[in-house]
Amino acid sequence: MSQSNARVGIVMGSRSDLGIMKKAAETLKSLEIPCEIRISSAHRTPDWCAEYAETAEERGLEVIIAGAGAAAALPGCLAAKTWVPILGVPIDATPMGGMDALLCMAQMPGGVPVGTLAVGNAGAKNAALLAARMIALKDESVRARLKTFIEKQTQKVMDAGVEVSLEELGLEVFVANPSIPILID
Ligand code: RP5
Repeated sequence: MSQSNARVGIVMGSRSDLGIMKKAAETLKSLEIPCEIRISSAHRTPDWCAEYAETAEERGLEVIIAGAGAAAALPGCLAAKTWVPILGVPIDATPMGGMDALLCMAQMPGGVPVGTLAVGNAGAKNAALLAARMIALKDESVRARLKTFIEKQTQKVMDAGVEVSLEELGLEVFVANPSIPILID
């Protein structure tokens, strides 16, 4: 997916990252923020990767979300080639469970920042929400949609109720915490 009016670029190191990174695209879509998606690897296509970052500003990108697994150099390589903010999403792609990618992104040397999110789905979703918050600083319509998203999210939790049944809770937990409200059938 690529749009000339894209405000956010979503880049990932491999097609195998798409299952996670599509959460970022879905979240941006729900907030009506146009994005473009590119598969480009810091290790396998280094020149193409650098070119993407170097042309980001002139193409109108305001934030870049970069997802990668393993020795995840992608967000750092992009950050080295553009001032446009880079948000990194570590992907669980190896037997190390994403810890490898998380440390690669979080442990950037001083001077080349990468805003690193959580490993996996939550990270992809939050990268999009953080990009939206950045854009919302100067875009009232995005700000309004973001506020509506937050309100709906809060209401959804409240609608689900705070009470649990004694069966769900377990008698031992209730005895230890008698102030917990429970549903009595
Ligand atoms: C990274 O290596 C990619 O971002 C991916 O998470 C991981 C594995 O890539 P594939 O071997 O599945 O293409 O560069």
